[in-house]
Amino acid sequence: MTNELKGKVNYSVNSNIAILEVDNPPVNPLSSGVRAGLAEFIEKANSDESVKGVILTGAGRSFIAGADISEFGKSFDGPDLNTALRAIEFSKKPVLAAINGTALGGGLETALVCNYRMGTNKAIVGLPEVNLGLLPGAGGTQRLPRLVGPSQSLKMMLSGTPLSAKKALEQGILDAISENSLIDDAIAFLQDKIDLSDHPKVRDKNEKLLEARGSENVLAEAKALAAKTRRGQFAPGQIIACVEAAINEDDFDVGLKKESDYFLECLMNPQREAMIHIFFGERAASKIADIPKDTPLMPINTAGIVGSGTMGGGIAMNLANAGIPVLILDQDEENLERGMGVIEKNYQMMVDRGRMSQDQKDIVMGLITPTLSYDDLADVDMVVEAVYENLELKEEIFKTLDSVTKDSAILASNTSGLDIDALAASTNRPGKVVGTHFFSPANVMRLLEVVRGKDSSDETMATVMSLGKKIGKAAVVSLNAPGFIGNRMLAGYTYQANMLLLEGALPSQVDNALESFGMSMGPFRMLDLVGLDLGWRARKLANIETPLANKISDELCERDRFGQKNSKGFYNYSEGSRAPNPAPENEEIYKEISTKNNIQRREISDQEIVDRCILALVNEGARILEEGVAQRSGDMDIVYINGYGFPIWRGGPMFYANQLGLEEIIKKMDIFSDLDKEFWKPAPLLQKLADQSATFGEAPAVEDRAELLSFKVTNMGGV
Ligand code: 3H9
Repeated sequence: MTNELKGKVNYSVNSNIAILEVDNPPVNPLSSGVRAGLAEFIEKANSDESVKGVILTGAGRSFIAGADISEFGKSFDGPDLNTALRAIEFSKKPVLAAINGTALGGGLETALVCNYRMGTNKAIVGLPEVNLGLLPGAGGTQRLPRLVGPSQSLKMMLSGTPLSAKKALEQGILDAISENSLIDDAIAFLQDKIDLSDHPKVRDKNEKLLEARGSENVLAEAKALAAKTRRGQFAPGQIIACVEAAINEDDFDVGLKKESDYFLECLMNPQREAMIHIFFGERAASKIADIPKDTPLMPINTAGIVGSGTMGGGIAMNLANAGIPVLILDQDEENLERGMGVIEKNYQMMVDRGRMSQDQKDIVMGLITPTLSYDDLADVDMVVEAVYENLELKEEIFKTLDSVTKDSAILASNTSGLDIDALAASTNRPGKVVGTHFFSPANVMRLLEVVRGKDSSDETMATVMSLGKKIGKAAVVSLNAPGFIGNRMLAGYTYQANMLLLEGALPSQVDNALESFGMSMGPFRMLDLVGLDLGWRARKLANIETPLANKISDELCERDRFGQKNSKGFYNYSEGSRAPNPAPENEEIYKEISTKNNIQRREISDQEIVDRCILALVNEGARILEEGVAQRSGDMDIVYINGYGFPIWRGGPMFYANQLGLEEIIKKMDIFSDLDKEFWKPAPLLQKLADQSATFGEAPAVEDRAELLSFKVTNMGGV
C-alpha cells in the first residue's frame, strides 16, 4: 500500500474467516487507502484456500461514515468506490458486514453489497447524502429499495434520517443483531452459512420493486414529500429518478448506470459545494481558534433553568432529550405549572405524531423537575437563566445564582443581546459566566450562539460548546458585542425590506422574491409572526424617535395591527390560520409615509429586492468578521442557515457572496449607494478582499485581523 493513500484496511484471519477492518479514524470514511485496501484484501481472501468467508467491520466507534466528503470536487487517488464494491459483491466467498457503529452513505452501500449484515444494538444505518446535495451513488438507490421497498427507501433517502439497529432489523436491512461480541457472533453466523451453495445478493431481490411497477403512487408521494421538505433542492428529484429506474428497469446494471449519471449531475451542481461547505463549516464552527483542543471539559450531569416560559421550557426539553436531569425554576407557582404543562403538551404532540414513544416521553418528563426554590439549584453543574430581557433583573438572578450554586457551576444567560460582561460582573465567578442564545422555539431550532465574555474561561467555553453538540445544536461562538452575530446582521436586512416598502414594493412582493430566492419565510411574514408591537412598545417606553425604516410598523401598531397575534399586521389572517392574505388597507399608510419623507415610489424588480436584502447581510457580516466578533465567515453561514431560514443549498450568505464574487458585490453596492450612501459603504474587509479578488474564506485569521485593518478589537462592551 502506498503511503500517500489516506486510511487503511487491517487484515487478519480468525477460525478460517478473513477479517477486514476499516481503519481511518475517527469515523472510517472510504478514503483512497480504504478503497484500495478493500479491493486488495478481498482478492487476498479469495485467493487463500484456507479462508472460507469474509467479515467486514470498522475500527473504533464507526463502521464506515460514507465516502470521504473532502474528496468531492477534487481529483482522487486509488480505485473508485464502485470498483472496490464490485470486488466485494462478486467475492467467491460469502461476505458479512459486521456493523459496529455508524454505517452511513457509502458505508451502508458497502454493507449492501455484502451477502449478510449483522449489527450491534448501537449500530445506525442511513443514506444521508441528500444533506450534502448528493444522492447515494454507490448503488444505494438501487439496492435499498430492493430490501425495504421503494416507498420506505425514498423516505429514508429524502429525509437522510438514519435508522436504529432495531428498526433496521425490522425493515430487513440487518439480518441479525449481536448482543455480545460482534466479531464472535459474526464468525458463528458465517460458519453456519459457509456450506450453502449460494449466498443472497441484494441485487437479485426484485419482488418489492415489481409490486410497485405500474403504480404512480410511490413516486407521486415522494415528489410531494420533496416539495414540502426540500424546496429548491436539486438532489431529491435525482433520487426519485433513480428509484424510478430501480422500479422500471429489468436489468440491475442499467439502473446502476443511471444512478451513476444522476450522481455525476449532483456532483457538478453548485448546491453540492454549498451543502458540503455547511457540513465542514458546522464542524469548524465548533472549534475555538485560541482554545487548545485538549482543554479539560467540566462534566454537566445536572442542570438548572431559571424561568419556565417558552424559552426556559424549550431549553429544558433540549437537556432532557440528551439525558441530562433538569430542575426548572420559576418564582411564580402558576407560571411554573403552566410551563410544565406546555412541555408536557409538546412531548405529547411528538408522541401523537409518532416521533417519540410513550415510554420515551415518560423518561424525558421524568428528567424535568419543577421547583420554586433557588436552594434546589445548589448542586447543579450548570444553570441557564432564561427570563425576559431585562439587565437589572438578570443581574439580580446572577447574584442569587452565584450565592446558591456550587463554585464550579457554569452560569449561562439566554439573552439575545444583553451584555454578558455586566452579568459576569455581578458574580464572583466571571470565568464561569457565558451567554447561550437559543432560538425560539428552542426545542426545534438548531442554532445556539455561545457568547464569549471577556472573562469566560477556556474550560467554560469548551464545555458549553461540547454541551451544544451533545444537545444537537449547531453551536457558534460570538464575542460579546451588540446583537451578537445573527441579530446584528438581521438589522440591515429588515431595514432594507422596510425601505423597499417605502420605495414602492408591497410586503407580498418582498416576501415572494426572498422566498423564491430560498428563504424559508419572507421578512414581513416573519415580522408578523414575531409581533410588531415589541419594538413599538420598547421605543415608546424609551421615548426614542422612530427611525424611518420602523415608521410603517409603528403606524400599523397605532392602528392595532400587531401581527399574527391579533390576526392583522402587514397581512390579514383568518381566524386560526397562519396563511397571510393581502391587506390593501395598509397601502395608504405606506404611501403616506413615503410622501411625508419625500421618497419617490417606483416599480422595484425582484432582483433588486433580493440583492438589497441579502447584500445588507453580507456587508454587516464582513464587519462582524473584521471585528473578530465571529471567528470565521463560515460561522455566519451556520448562523443564518440554522437560525434565520437561509437556504442551505446556497451555503449561507457569506458563501453566496463568495460565489457571486466580492468584486461583483462591490459593484452592486456602488449602484445602491445612490439610494443611501452611508448604508452601502462597503466594510473595509469586504473592499480589501474584493480588491485582491479574494473570498471571505481568505480573510486573515482572527488574531491578525485587527492589525491588518488597524481596527482595535476592544469594542466588545455589549449594548
Ligand atoms: C457518500 O457516501 C456518497 C456515496 O453515496 C457515493 C460515492 C460514490 N468524510 O461529525 P463528527 C470528519 S457521501 C470525511 O464531528 P461525530 C468530520 O469532518 C457521505 N470526513 O463526529 C470531523 O473532522 P474534524 C455520506 C468525515 O461522532 C470528524 O470526521 N455520509 C466524514 O459527531 C468527526 O466527525 C455522511 O454524510 C466523511 N464522510 O459524528 C456522514 N464524516 O474532526 C457524514 C465525518 O476534522 N458524517 N468526517 O472536524 C456524519 O454524519 C458524522 O460525522 C458521524 C459522526 C455521524 C459519522
